[in-house]
Amino acid sequence: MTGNFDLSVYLVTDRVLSGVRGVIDVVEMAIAGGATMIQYRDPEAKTRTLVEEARAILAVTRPAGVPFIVNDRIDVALAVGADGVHVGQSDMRVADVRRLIGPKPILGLSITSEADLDASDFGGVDYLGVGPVFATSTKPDAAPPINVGGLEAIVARTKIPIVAIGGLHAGNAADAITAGAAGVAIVSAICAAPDPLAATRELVGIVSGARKGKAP
Ligand code: TZP
Ligand code: MG
Repeated sequence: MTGNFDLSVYLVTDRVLSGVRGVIDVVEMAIAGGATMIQYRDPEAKTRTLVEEARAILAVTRPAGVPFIVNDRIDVALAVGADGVHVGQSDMRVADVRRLIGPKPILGLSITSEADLDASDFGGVDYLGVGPVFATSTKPDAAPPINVGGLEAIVARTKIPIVAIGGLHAGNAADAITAGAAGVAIVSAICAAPDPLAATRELVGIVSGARKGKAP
């Protein structure tokens, strides 16, 4: 993997929810607010758009030292020199992803249940995205929510760092950290916020506060 990474407040982009501001502006605001990872996710976009936009986002994340991860599209990640790739259960298998990207880039894998823990090969995986924790309308084909109890159960069964995802916002992000997640992955609570910078800053404060509250 590429150096250390910090899952604390992990923005996952959404073109529609970013509205007229556009994804690149939202990424800039989130980074200014303290976002620690950026994932570019756009299952609908054409390949050329993906490459061009990914390159533009990387021009923002790289100088800021914030890792830039591409969802699913290994080819796009390789084309722009992204810091990593995130894949789901029906995407390319992680062993094949690792073969393509080499040893350094960050590799994330989504799991939606304890059953996925049993069924997956985690060789070469740097972190797990776990969820949806809560109901979300952002991903129409998302699995059923696992709730905080489901997140805790998965945390208890693996040493791989976990970023919680799905329905997370300022009102419940602390619960994910208390359950043992290393961070929260957020789409709508940043992309659709009236002020993405302020929304990110608030989440950063909540995550660090929840961690302190957890410390023995
Ligand atoms: N994967 C599982 S839930 C989800 C993704 C991409 C969407 C999360 O979006 P939101 O708006 O943070 O609930
Ligand atoms: Mg996917």
